[in-house]
Amino acid sequence: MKARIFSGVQPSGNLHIGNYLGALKNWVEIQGDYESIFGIVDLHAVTVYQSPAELRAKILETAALFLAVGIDPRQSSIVVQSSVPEHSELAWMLTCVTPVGWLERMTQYKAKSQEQETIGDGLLQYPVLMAADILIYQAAIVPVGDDQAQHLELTRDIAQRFNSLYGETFVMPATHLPTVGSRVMGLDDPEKKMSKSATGSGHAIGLLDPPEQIRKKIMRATTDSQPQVDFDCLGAGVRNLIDISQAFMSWTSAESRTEFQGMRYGDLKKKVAEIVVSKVEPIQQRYREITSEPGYVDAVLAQGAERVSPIAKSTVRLVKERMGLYTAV
Ligand code: AQP
Repeated sequence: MKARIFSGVQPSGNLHIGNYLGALKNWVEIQGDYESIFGIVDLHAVTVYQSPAELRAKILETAALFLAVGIDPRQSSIVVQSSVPEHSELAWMLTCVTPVGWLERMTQYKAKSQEQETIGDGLLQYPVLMAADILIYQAAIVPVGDDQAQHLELTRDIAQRFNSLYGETFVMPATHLPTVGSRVMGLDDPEKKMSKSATGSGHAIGLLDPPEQIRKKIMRATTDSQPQVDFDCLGAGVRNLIDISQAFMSWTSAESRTEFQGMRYGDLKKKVAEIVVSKVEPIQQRYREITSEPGYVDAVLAQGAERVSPIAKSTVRLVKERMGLYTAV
């Protein structure tokens, strides 16, 4: 039997090349080796306010993009988190074994809560719901970007605590990071992670950005005062552009060095823009085909929910039994 993997994306904005290189590309590469479940984690998205109409549209857009990048619904299940209510049920049970101090230490909570006027409880509970998403499927591997590594550690802590209180219940999930592209930085500020919620127009490259816009964003990317690429002292902006190309092309570090060493920054940016456009355009073409087929995406999501629901139900039943909660005969 194949081991199971789970990973998810919030439908909270425009998916960008950071989401692709940190997570989705990796999913496509390993989906055949595992029993794969990929989530559109809408309950996570509402930990900060989302316009309901936009959220509804983004859920379908995200699902179509999963398919467009190469997730194969015949071998992988694509599921909307809120369509499997056991995620929320398990999250409550895990909340009850999670010390508040563990959650308050999360760097993403600290950063996001600073941006809000009032901090919703959901923002603090976010990593417990993420633990539930993973543990409910007894996932052995979780392929994510580097920013989620701390939440994965917490997931293991929660699972261990539950197992030690109530007996062996959960599989311990391992973090799976890509070798390059695990933290793509903003083009306007290479000290900040590329993020959907950042507002600057030159910050992120959306997977659905028109090619001309992608070229413009890359040509305007922040670099430094050196004239050309020197691998012995790479500034953060130049390193980011090189990492993006290396990750897209699946080059080794040596291949990347051969390609870019000594290149003037203007030429570097042109080359990077061509690489990104050449990889993103076929995704956009498939996206257009997928979304022109009425009902197709909804059918994939219904099939995904139907496939994974028995696993989620069986885990919740086991957890209830372990905790002494009532389970109907
Ligand atoms: N900049 C990034 N580089 C590499 N990987 C990244 N991921 C996110 N940003 C980068 C990975 O993408 C997956 C889905 O992310 P998410 O939607 O769950 O939320 P996030 O990590 O909070 O992503 P964003 O884009 O920054 O969204 P907002 O602004 O809504 O919070 C994860 O595997 C993540 O590691």
